[in-house]
Amino acid sequence: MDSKLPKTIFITGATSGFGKATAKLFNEHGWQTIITGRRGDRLEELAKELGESSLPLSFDVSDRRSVKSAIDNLPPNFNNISVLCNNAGLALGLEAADNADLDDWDQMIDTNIKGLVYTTRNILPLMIGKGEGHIINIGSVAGSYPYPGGNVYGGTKAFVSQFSLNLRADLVEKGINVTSVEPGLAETEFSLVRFKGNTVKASEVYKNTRFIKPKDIAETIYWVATRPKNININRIEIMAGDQAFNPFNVIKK
Ligand code: NDP
Ligand code: 8X3
Repeated sequence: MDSKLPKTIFITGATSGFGKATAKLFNEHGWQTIITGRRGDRLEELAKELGESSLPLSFDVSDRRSVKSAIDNLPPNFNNISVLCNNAGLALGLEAADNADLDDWDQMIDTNIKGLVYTTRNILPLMIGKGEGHIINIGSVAGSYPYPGGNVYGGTKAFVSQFSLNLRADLVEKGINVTSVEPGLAETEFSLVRFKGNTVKASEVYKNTRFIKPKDIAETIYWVATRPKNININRIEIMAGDQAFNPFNVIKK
């Protein structure tokens, strides 16, 4: 590829939070952005802001056929993808496992796990063909450290972390880099989604504390994506300035 041509990043979940900040930052650095998510109106609005080098594609990552169709039908000027950022995801609920809603569990598995593997599997042939590319998956500290109510959400993010390592094992010979970016507490629409639109509960999460901002994660993703090819960042974990680890929960009888 002519190194003077703009590079292209394909971002899932670009309608808010990390994904939107990532689209803006890569755009500022002259990259083409393929911005995706379910809320088409937000994508159109963002695409207007980013200009002609941005392609909005509205689809649900958990719908296997829609993912394939969106990627199969990429226009030729947008199908030379250098970076896939698998960011779309969500947590639903914070109930203990014995009280959790199985529909919430299904949706987290369908989005955070199945959506991520569908997108990866469909983008890979575009990268393999040119012998270079980088897959950047958004995991979470919830995949490494358990907390009450994290149950299936944490499980899906542990999958993201391990899948990233296994992908790299498969792809090293094909010249494809893989990184798992694992943030902690960050203010996005994450808690609004987790608490199903309850703005009071959502804002409590971020009250009187120093949290990660979407731009911090966008900058991390940009840094990871622009490392020289003699290294691969396997995994990178970022906690908020006022966040650390829980003690073990020892029950006294
Ligand atoms: P937001 O809720 O702000 O953004 C989530 C994005 O995912 C939205 O753009 C949403 O778009 C998209 N999305 C959700 N479900 C689907 C779907 N089925 N198909 C397509 N897109 C979907 O939260 P964040 O920016 O915080 O979340 C981004 C990622 O970061 C997630 O994977 C999350 O688990 C992870 N994360 C978040 C942390 C935090 O504290 N905020 C910390 C660690 C990790 P739309 O609704 O338009 O489809
Ligand atoms: C989101 C971080 O700690 O709220 O993945 O689960 S946490």
